[in-house]
Amino acid sequence: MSATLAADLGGTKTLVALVEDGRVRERRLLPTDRDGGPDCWTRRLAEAAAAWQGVWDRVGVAVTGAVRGGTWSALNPGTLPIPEAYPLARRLHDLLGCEPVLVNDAQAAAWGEYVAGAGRGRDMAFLTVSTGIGGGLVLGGRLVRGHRGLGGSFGQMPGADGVRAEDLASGRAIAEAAARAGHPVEAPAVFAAAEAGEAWAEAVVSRAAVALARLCRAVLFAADPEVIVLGGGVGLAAGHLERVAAEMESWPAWQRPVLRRAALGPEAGVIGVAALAAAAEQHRERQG
Ligand code: ADP
Ligand code: BMX
Repeated sequence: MSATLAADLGGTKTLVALVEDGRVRERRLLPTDRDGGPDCWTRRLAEAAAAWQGVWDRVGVAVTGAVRGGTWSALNPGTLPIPEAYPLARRLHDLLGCEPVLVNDAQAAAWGEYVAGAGRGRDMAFLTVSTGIGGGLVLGGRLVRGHRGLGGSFGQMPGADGVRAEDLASGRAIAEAAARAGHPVEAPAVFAAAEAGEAWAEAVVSRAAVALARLCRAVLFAADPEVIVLGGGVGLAAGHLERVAAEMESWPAWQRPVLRRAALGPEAGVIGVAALAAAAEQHRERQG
């Protein structure tokens, strides 16, 4: 049985894992130091994987941001301040000694939920409500990467008043709204305050849920998937999916998307990128 070194580098955390036969066998979770820069983020990823040297046969790395032609750029530097066209493939090759498969983090998680999670075998859209909001689309059994790797980047779509959807409903947006309300706390504390009945927090979380419901509606009209799978730290927060679903209750039933929680939780990205890396290797072998 062969193993894949799989990583999911996000705006808040970096998960590094050994994936075998579609399952996480070992994992290391580390914070993404926002001020560190890409050389630091990639070095820490390689350091976390050092103990598994010689165990894995291939590498797959899922990253927040846009990946194309081996380079890495930010769509929203607020999520992670990635410089334009950072040479990610070359950097990871230097650190790990092999050519990694690279993909956007939400596209990877979408594939993970398609092959082994809540969207198994179905036409599906994935929304990760995280530091930012990312997305992925699997139609007809194929991951929609797009002409320039932007397929499924639903968080970049304009929401109310033309404001980018992720700037209305992401973890960062929730924290910023809380700060404006006089409570400079991160999203988990906002959800806890809402749960404790604090009106300011319920207002912040409810506004984010309304914006997310509207984003789901845009996804429905854009791609009409069988199911929308919701993941990410905010997407999986207790009660959030239910708030979004309640917002949809007033819509005509046939225009209401089916919402499902991501079955793989925070491991969707590493499981997805490991599956993509194994498939790419099989394709290369078939090509001879
Ligand atoms: P990443 O963005 O690095 O992929 P996550 O998917 O965990 O990581 O998303 C991080 C965002 O989710 C942060 O804004 C964080 O405050 C928020 N978050 C994490 N856990 C929770 C939770 N249990 N409830 C609400 N928000 C959460
Ligand atoms: C942003 C964008 C997407 C990403 C999404 C979730 C950047 C750096 N990232 O919209 O590519 O999928 O955030 O990212 O522009 P996460 O780090 O919150 O998981």
